[in-house]
Amino acid sequence: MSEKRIAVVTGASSGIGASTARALAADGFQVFCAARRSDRIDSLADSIGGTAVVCDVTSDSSVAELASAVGPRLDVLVNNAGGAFGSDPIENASLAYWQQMYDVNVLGLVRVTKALLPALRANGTGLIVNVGSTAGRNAYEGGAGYTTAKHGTKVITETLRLELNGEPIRVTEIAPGMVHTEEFSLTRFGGDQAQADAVYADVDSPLVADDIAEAIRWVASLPRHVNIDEMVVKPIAQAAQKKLHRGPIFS
Ligand code: 8X3
Repeated sequence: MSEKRIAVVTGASSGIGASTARALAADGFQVFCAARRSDRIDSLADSIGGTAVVCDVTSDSSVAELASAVGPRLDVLVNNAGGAFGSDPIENASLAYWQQMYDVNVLGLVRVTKALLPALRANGTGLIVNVGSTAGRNAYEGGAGYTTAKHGTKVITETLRLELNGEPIRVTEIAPGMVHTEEFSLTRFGGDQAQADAVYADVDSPLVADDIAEAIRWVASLPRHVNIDEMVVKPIAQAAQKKLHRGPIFS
């Protein structure tokens, strides 16, 4: 009997990360669910037969513990941990928020990738999926801390693909547009539920976390020679970053 393929998903405690862990487990992967909140990843891991690993991607020692929990081989790494904090224009920017966004979306991704690349390499074939954003392709008012960080995610993905060329490791960026998750906008607006709800108001069917998880699952299911460089996924109501139709689309 062949061994199960192994996947690591960071930021697995909610939203896209939790959905991706479920989708990969349903496809037969042994999934390491990595995130800071142990109660959430414990119950997720229990429900999918996976392994919970408490991990803060901004900490060297925590990421080293993740690598040691994963062990010598790894098939798929999903760098999903990330987030937006604040929505102020640059002239009022909170540098603490900017630092936080750079730490998690950029340095965290690099830290985890460095730590797990040896296991992907040792496996013989590997896949790295970085969860970026349409914010990594556009600028918008009040978004510069996040758009800067997500442009970083995009460029890291492109650079990794160049640097790993010739090795059997695929590198993909999934760039979602508007995804309605329980936490993304709530976190960005410091827990202000009304502000968070306004983001999605009257948008007919924003994406949900499962839509992005399905894209990641599909990328991971492809033959080992097929590299999806990048995939931009938006709801039908979002023609461009800030070109959103608010009102019914589906009758
Ligand atoms: C897209 C999030 O707020 O930049 O992932 O549109 S946002």
